[in-house]
Amino acid sequence: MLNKLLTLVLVREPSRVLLGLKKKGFGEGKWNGFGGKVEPGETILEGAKRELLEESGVVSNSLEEIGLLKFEFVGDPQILEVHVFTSNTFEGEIKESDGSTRIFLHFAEMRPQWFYTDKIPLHQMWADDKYWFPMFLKGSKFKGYFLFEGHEKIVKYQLDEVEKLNS
Ligand code: 8OG
Repeated sequence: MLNKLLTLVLVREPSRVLLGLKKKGFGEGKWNGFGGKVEPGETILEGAKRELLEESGVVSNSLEEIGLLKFEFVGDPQILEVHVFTSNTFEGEIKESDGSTRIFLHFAEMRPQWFYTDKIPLHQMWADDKYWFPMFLKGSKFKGYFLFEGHEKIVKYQLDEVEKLNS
């Protein structure tokens, strides 16, 4: 079976990272970067850019691929292949979760918020993130494999810092 291709974009400033609270669907209730399925006919990079715009309201023309994460769930033959990107510039306005846009955001999939790098809400993120987020924060590239049992428990994993992704 073919891997399912997904993207994940982490917009960052020197001391902060932009995350969104997922309001429905896969990963509901968790903070995460922005991303989703790569659609037929688009490249992985195009998919990353599109999902970033759809979910956070900003455009980035400087996405850099920094990670490749594979996820398997016990009892499910499908492998999720998540291509992780970062960007330290963006254009446009982040959709805020207060003020006049609140009603609109009620229907949005993600609620964006900046987090200082020493206050990343790892307890309310996917369980694997605590392993690779430190690599991301210090500017390393990484490749990983995680076997989950259910959505919270990791039963096996491998994670390596790499010089190049050449996926
Ligand atoms: O389209 P959908 O919202 O279902 O896409 C899932 C998003 O979640 C996509 O951006 C990839 C991302 N994602 C996973 N698994 C994990 C994970 O274990 N950690 C993190 N941080 N993101 C994940 O699919």
